[in-house]
Amino acid sequence: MKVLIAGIDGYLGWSLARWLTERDDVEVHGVDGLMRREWVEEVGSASAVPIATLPDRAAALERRSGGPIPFWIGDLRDPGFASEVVRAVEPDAVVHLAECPSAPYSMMDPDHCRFVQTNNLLTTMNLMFALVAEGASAHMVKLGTMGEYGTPGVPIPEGSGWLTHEGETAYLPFPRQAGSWYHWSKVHGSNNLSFACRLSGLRVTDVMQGVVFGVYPSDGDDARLDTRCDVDAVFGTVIHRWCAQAVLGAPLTVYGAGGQRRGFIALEDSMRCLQLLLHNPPDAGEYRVVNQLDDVHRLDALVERVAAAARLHGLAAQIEHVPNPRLEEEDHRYDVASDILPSLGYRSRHAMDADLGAILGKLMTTGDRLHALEGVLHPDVSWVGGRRGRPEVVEA
Ligand code: USQ
Repeated sequence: MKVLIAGIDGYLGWSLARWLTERDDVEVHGVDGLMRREWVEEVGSASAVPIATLPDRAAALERRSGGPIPFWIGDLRDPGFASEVVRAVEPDAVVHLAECPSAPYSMMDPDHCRFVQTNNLLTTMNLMFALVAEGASAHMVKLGTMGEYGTPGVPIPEGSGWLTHEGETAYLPFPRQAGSWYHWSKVHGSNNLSFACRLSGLRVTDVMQGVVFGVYPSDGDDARLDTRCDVDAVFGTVIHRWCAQAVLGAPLTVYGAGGQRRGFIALEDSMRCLQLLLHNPPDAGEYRVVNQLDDVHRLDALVERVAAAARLHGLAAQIEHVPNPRLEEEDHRYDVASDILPSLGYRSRHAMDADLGAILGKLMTTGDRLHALEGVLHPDVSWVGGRRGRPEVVEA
C-alpha cells in the first residue's frame, strides 16, 4: 500500500511515518509546508524536544528502514501543488494531518481565525479535489476532532444517530457544537467531505480524535528520529503542559473548576488506530466517522494522576486552578460511543502511568531548552479577549 502523509513534519505525521515504516509493509510518502514550525515560533515557542529538519529526519528514517521516504515541501493551500503531489505519488491512501491544530491560536484575533479556517478548509478541499480528479479510488483518512461534538449533555454517537423531532425519527448527522474557531474549521471540513463522498464516490474516514499524549518510544540511538513535543499555552496540549510544568517546578494549571471531561488517547494507540483504518477502508462513496479515544478523564482527577507520576520522579508537583481562559462547560456529562475501531480489532495497549513517566523522563533530559520556554507556559489567549500579550518586563 502506498500512503501519502500530508503533514508528515508534525507531531502525529512524523510519528505515523515512523510507525508505518518501522512496523508495516507500507510505502510512505510525505508532504508538508513546514508551517507548524513557523506557527510555534510566532508565539515565541519551540518544541521542548529538539527536532531535526525534515530532510535530516527523512534521511535518518531511510537509514533505519532501508527504503526511501520521498517527501515534498510545499503549500497545500495551492490547488496546483496538491494535484501535482497526488498525481505524482498515486497513493492508495492519504492521511490528512496537514491542518493547524490549535484552538488558542485560532482564538488570538480575527486574522488568526481567518487563517486557521482558510488553511484547514483549503488544504482539505485541495486534497479532496485532487483525489476526485485521479478517480476517487484512494482512501482519505482525515483528522477531525472529538471537539466537533462539543459537550452536548447527551450521549455522543459515532458521527450520526437516530434523532427524533416532532415525533418523527431519522438517522442523521449528530449536531456539532464546537468550542473554538479551530474546532469549527474541523466541522466545516467534515461537512465538505461528507458531501464529496455522496457526490463523487470518494471514500473517507473522518477521525474524531481525543487529546493525544505521549512521546514516541526512543531507541536512544538517533535523536533525529524524535517527534516534536509542544508545551506552551497555544500549541501544547494539556498533559504535555502539566508534565512540563512539573519538571520546571511550576504549578500544574487546571483551567477553571476542573470538572471538564475529555477523551484521551496515547500516541502509540493513535498510530495503531490509524494503521488499522488504513488497512480497513470504507466502500467507495462511504463517509465513515470514527471516534478515536480511549479513556475519558475529568481534568481534576487527571491532574492528580500527573502530579503523582511527577512525584515519583522526585518533582514537587503543585496543582493550581486558574481562571479559565476558554468558554467551555466546567462540569458536564461526556458519554461517547466508540465501536468501530474495536470492531476492527483495536485494543488499547498503553498504560497511562508508564506513558506519563516516559513524557516526564524525556522532558527532564531537555534541560535549558525547557527552561527557556518558561515564559510561554502561562495562558495568554482568552476566548473573549483574544491575545492579551505577556506583561512587559520593566528594566530597573
Ligand atoms: N486545559 C487545562 N489546563 C491547561 C491546558 C488545558 O485545564 O494548562 C484544559 C482545557 O481548558 C480543556 C482541556 O484541558 O478543557 C483540553 O485542552 P487541550 O489544550 O489539551 O486540548 P484542545 O484545545 O481541546 O485541543 C487538543 C488538540 C486538538 C485536538 C483536541 C482534541 O490541540 O488538535 O483536536 O485536543 S479534543 O479536545 O477532544 O477536541
